[in-house]
Amino acid sequence: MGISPFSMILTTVLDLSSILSRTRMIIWNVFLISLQLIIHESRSEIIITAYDDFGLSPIDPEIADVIDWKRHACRRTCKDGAAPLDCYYTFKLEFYYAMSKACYNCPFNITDCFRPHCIPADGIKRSLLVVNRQMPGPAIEVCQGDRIIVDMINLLHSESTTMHWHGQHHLATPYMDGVPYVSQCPIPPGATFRYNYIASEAGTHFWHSHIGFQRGDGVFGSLIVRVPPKVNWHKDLYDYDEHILVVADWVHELGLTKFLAHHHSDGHNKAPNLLINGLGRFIAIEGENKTLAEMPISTFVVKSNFRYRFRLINAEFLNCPIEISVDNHTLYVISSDGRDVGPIQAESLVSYAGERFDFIIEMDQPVDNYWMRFRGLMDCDERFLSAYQVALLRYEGAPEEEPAVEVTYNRVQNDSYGLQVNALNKGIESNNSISIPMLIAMDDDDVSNTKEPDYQFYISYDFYGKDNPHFNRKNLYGFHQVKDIRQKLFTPQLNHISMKLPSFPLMPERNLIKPNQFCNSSTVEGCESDYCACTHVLQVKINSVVELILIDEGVPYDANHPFHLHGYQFRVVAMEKIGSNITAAKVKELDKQGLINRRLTRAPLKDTVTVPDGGYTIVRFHADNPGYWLVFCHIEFHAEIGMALIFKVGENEEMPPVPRNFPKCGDWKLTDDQNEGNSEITTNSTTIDKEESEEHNHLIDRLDHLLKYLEQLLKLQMKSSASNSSITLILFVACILSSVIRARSL
Ligand SMILES: [Cu+2]
Repeated sequence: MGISPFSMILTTVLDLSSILSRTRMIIWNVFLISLQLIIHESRSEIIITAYDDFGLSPIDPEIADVIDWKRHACRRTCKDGAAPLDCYYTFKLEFYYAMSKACYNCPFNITDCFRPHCIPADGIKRSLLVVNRQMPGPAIEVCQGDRIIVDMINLLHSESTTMHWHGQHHLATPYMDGVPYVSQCPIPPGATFRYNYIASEAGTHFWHSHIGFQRGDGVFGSLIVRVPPKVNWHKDLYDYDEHILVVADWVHELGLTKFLAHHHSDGHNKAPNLLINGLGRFIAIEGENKTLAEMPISTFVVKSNFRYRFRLINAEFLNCPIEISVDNHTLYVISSDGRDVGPIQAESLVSYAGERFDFIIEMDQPVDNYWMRFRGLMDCDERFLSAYQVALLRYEGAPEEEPAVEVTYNRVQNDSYGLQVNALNKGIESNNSISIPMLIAMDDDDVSNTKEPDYQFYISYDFYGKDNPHFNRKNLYGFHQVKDIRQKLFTPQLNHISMKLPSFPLMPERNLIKPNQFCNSSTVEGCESDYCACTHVLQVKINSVVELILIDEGVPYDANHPFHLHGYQFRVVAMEKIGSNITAAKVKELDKQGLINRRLTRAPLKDTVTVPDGGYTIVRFHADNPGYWLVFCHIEFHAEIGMALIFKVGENEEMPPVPRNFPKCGDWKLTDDQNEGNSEITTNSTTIDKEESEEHNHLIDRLDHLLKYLEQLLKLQMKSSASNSSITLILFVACILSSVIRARSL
């Protein structure tokens, strides 16, 4: 049967229309799948992708204070299995000024407050110190395993500096820890020091100056180390991770000026204000014709019905714990000091200087503006200057205005949202708060909490009424001589010892340490009544488990000290307030009677922890990172007058070698033989010979250290069942080194 032309045309048309409809279907499906992928990506995307390759090679100092550091290529979404990057930063440290001419008509023209180089702070003019003319300084945001390389350029007129990477452990690079006279020499004015280390510790951290009062003057910034989804415990609990809150207590003069007035005269050590990401209000600013304007505050814009991770960093320098709450919202605390904990619902949260907390807020309230409240406790409370601050939580679509709810220092706690986490001067004895040992670590147990400790150190402290020769000179204006209580300076000391740092850095110049250079409570006498200062060092064997029992004797004031340990994270196994007058002996007795309850299973990991006044906090760590590591009160005014001690972990030979030509410093005196008139000429060649031979010996010494270190590394690798090829490589390097040493010793 023949096919009519009409039916042929019809069939073709039908075929065509079916092809077209199928194509449409395919296009539509592809479109839908792409849309789903885009939506999925944007919801699961932790943050951003790099704009370009900016920051993957050294950055010209000329542009360091004019570029947008948020564009850094290392600020990216961390992907499973992706290769780490080398992340470069250039930090120029300068003396500078708040509300400088760079601020033009701020705050009368609010956009002027956000001009480059304008540091608005709280609108009060003052001298300060900043990195790249920003406060906080540039954020370092990387993925775990990246290498962070920071050129620290000291452009101060007369002060030295060092930079500490608070929360990073520097395994194998302890000389990058940034502690003056412990891990390095201070960087002198005019000099550049290149920090170079692996971002090994994930989480919310920060960088800050570790000298004098520079942190309090503005030298701090966030250091965020993100992880790929596979190792992110809490990735399903939030949609966005883009908000960082850096909290600082703020005074209106240089920290040094405040310190001197407090320690030598009747000046106080209280902060009148707080800043959130460098912004805050204090008093309305008066302009021409008596017009008044408010300073800008930090604003966090969020999308309704999404969950946001906030990263809180406490960069404070005085004794000003901060209580954080958000009107009408609950906080879900998920992490502290970079280590995740089981989510805890909280009405509010208290953080102490040096601590970090990550919390999630679900944006489940009507589209509007809400206050985020920051309230200073202790030396910032209503007995003194009632320091407080707010930031704004703005839902997208809300009007650009502030909530009508009044802002004052006082705040009523709303327990229907949960309890307060980390409350001031409370431990596990408290029923109406959640103290740190009650948090549950997401990390598995390890030897630090499963093994009996090899060492137990009791460290008790308080403020003592002693003649500290720095501030109350005996027989002239001694502690008991001066009448005004404001002139009597109480000295905070650990085991009745004030830390006196050497004139050279212990870690890189450990060959200079003299046999009796260190002290501890067993080597000193009479320090309970007299003022004692020496290089307070506690020595432990490598790979041992150390328990620290921190005891606040609780006599004068209700002060509260946050302790920070470098090089490690510890397990917080106990925290309790007992009374207003306790001693190490009493705590030992309680322990003997079994009255101290250590919560060992899944105890939270932290690096900064508070101790209730008249109470104790017990922490444990596995000393597997050889080096000299500081443990101290993170209140600058306390640390700077010696409320610190050092852990020496391992023997000097077990510590990693320092790079060649690492900067040196120390005492120098003209010796008698150098003093003789023409000795320089006559002894010139001998001096050179001597120098050469010293150099030679030094080199052999270093190689020897390196060899021992490699041996150690080899042992560790064998234990951790490393691949054969890496063991072979280490053996090969070790063989070459030992041959070199033999050859050079001949
Ligand atoms: Cu302190």
